[in-house]
Amino acid sequence: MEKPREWLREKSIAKKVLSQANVIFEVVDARIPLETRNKVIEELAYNQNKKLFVIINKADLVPKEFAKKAKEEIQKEYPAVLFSAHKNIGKKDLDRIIRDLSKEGKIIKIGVLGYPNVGKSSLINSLKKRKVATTSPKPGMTRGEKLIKLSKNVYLIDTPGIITLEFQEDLALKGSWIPEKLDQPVEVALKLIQKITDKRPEGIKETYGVEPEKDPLKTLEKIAQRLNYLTSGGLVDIERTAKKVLWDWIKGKIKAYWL
Ligand SMILES: Nc1nc2c(ncn2[C@@H]2O[C@H](COP(=O)(O)OP(=O)(O)OP(=O)(O)O)[C@@H](O)[C@H]2O)c(=O)[nH]1
Ligand SMILES: [Mg+2]
Repeated sequence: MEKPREWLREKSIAKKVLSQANVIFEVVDARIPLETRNKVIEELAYNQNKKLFVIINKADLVPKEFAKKAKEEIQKEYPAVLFSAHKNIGKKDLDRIIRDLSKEGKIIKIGVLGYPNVGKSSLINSLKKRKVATTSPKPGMTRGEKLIKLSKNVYLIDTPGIITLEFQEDLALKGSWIPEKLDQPVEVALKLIQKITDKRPEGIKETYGVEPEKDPLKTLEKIAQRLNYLTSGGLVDIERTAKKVLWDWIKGKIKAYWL
């Protein structure tokens, strides 16, 4: 497969930020904590001998038990922290880590890296206790990198989401790709529905008030009917419904999670 230009640009940003930073915070989405671990970032950190912490953000979207399991799993390889940029989860732990890192008084630059939309900019705002970085449910919000001063000798570097050499649809399943930019939104939504049906079918029921079917297309049709998404001919509008489901997933409205 030919390397997309976009990807090469992102990788060069990751490389640059990694070489500037002394420490890396790799941000992952607590709902899919293993799938949002980013190989490119971990490899670059390893090659450049930078200390890496995994910040499991959006912990407010998963049950405590699940979050604990995710943390244990990741801690087999990296120190990990459960965090929420929206609720009060993990603030103290992260503050303590930053304090320890900055103890020697040297300038510390923390590169905040991860897939698009995992909450890198939100995490920075939460640590800074005010809005210094732009956030959005739309993946790909942050464009260039941005240095933010946190305290006397600690800086955070906000970065655009780093995508690896993956298919659009895999990125979309991670919540890292805008549904409107997909060639086949229906295919991707079906995959997502299948996954949720396997892992936590209640998520469909709770969000849309319909029982999931074995065949994800039937489930999608039921959701379309429930939402009353119809075409002018009175048929269910599958494409519109597919995009809506993908957006709901991106926005954390569907309660489902897996390792
Ligand atoms: N529920 C919940 N939502 C969060 C949390 N952190 C971020 N979000 C939401 O996730 C979306 C993405 O947040 P951003 O901070 O813009 O994510 P980002 O990683 O900087 O995204 P890019 O700049 O596009 O790479 C926004 O809608 C945030 O409100 C969290 O801890 N919990
Ligand atoms: Mg951002």
